Amino acid sequence: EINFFFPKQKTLAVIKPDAMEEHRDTILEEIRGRGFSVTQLKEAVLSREMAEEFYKEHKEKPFFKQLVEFMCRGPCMMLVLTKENAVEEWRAIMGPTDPDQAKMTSPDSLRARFASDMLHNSVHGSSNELHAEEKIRFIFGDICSDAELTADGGTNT
Ligand code: RTP
Ligand code: MG
Repeated sequence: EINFFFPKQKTLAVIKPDAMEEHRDTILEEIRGRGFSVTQLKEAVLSREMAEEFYKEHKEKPFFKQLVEFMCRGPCMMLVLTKENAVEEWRAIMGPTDPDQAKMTSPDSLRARFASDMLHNSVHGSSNELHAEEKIRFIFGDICSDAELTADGGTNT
């Protein structure tokens, strides 16, 4: 068996409002079953301003207004996932943005199973490590730095 080495990495995952009522628990089980540590967790209704800031990279896109409205229509669950290669792995578990494509190329993915369309697609995941760091700081602040976390996610203090 070949073992590839990946350093521990963090990503930000969000369960979007469309998936919170029916699929939240299934998604949380899947996250744990795939070996991610949930090192921070928060449920909240995003304000319009927060949703705009969160997706600021898309502010010129035609779907931006709809996206912001959708993201603050109800509670989201925001999670910091820690694992080797977490960014890429979580994106793979989510599947492609468009659920029709997801059903074709990755039928086991969360979006293939739970998304209803390109906008209402159930989950978010950071697209790279820099974005992950920025969005984690935006959502959770810098109160809990790496140095304060032990390997099992507990605090030293
Ligand atoms: P996300 O950022 O939420 O993880 O999704 P993503 O990388 O797969 O897709 P991205 O291109 O970053 O788009 C962000 C979110 O905007 C909504 N969207 N709607 N109607 C449309 O054509 C459209 N395109 C994108 C989706 O909610 C998408 O996840
Ligand atoms: Mg994205």
